[in-house]
Amino acid sequence: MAARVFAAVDIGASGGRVMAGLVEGGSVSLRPVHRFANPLVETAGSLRWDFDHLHREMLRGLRRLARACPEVESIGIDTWAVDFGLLDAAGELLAPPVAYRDGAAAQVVDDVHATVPPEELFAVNGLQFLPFTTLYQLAAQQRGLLWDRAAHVVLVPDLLAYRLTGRLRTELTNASTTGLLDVRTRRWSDELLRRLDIPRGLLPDLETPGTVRGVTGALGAPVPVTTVGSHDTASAVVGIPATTDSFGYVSCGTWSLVGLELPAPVLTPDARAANFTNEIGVDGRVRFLRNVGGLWLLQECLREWNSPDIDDLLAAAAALPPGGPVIDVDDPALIAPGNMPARIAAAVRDGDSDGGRGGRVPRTPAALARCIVDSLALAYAHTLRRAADLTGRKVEGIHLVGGGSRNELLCRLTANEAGVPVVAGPVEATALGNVLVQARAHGAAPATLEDLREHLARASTLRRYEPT
Ligand code: LFR
Repeated sequence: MAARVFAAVDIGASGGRVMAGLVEGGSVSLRPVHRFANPLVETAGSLRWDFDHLHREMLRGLRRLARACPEVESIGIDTWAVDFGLLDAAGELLAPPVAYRDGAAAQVVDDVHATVPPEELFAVNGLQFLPFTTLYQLAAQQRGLLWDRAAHVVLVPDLLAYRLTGRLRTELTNASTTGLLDVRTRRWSDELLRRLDIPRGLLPDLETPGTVRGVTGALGAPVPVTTVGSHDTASAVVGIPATTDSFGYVSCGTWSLVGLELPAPVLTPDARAANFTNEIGVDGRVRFLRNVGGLWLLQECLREWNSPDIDDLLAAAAALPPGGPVIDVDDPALIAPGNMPARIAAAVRDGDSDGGRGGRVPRTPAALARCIVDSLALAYAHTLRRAADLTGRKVEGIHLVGGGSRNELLCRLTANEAGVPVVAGPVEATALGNVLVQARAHGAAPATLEDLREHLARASTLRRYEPT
């Protein structure tokens, strides 16, 4: 039987890729076709994404894929969450999308909370507080020059799908990161939209993963674009090779998304106080998680150090003794780009978050890398313990997926801090989740998430770290 081919476009804050997903019998595999950078650019006084570059590179990758695999059956698109473009009435993008690391949204948080207090926001949208959630970004746009001309607010993966198909929709898992979705009804919240003065007509209708969005002729022969979990984290959670339901997960890329999969949201005051989020997953599952700092901290240091070899650096970090200083990886002061080694050193100097663990300011790249990895592992263990407390669930093992699963030191330290085994991989959980949801929609993969994950567990090479 020949493999069936599905194209995954997966773009994260640190780079994009187009992959051919090959689904055959009980197995799924990926063939990388094209990789490209996704640099932040500063234009018109804001940090932005170069959307035309992303669109061009997506097309380049898809055309290359179609040449190699003319039998490709469908395309699925996922990207990071939260960010959006404004389209005018003619469907033209008014400006490149502002990036969530731009500081403008944080400036209007207090104004928004004066209109709708945070506890009322949480009661409807179930989200953790992040200063860049779409609703704050929209409040910043409402004060800007383009707002009067905006006819559509379109999330980034839906913008790419719009360029391919001409159809405007908002994919549900990503809609759940905007803060404007009612997490119980899973519809746009008319109440929040009214109170925040956002016309409902600006938001395209919702669409669930597994629906065919439209057809593109951009590759020659017409190919359907199938809606997947277009929030990369939603696709990554589909791509967890779990074989039980008592798992916690860490999806580690630019961010670490750390939590549990639940059947229903947890909207208790304790969950809010602990800043947990209830994002919607594929098949209506709830992603009960927190955004914890991620590889961003390391990537920004590497950029500052002119990109030394990461494997050598991590080997030197691993050789350092345990018990060194740790920082609060969720410190909002670490969100913006630039000067990261100095900011981390300052966080060690000023911080009281190390619980008495030294506080010696790390000066060498290896010591800084070790401080970052120690801090991440500690934050993962703490977050999963908290998630278990808040939900009454047991976490018997942790699946660590995404780019961070390559980092053996991180996996080992996480197992030690959490006191449960860590199963590392797949690195490309997001693209796999993207492919599997498409494959299922086109009758090439099983119906339930549990069966899809079994599929994946069989097909993946995973590493297991026992706590010591
Ligand atoms: C991960 C991610 C997170 C989201 C952050 C910003 O790539 O999508 O889930 O909170 O990026 O969009």
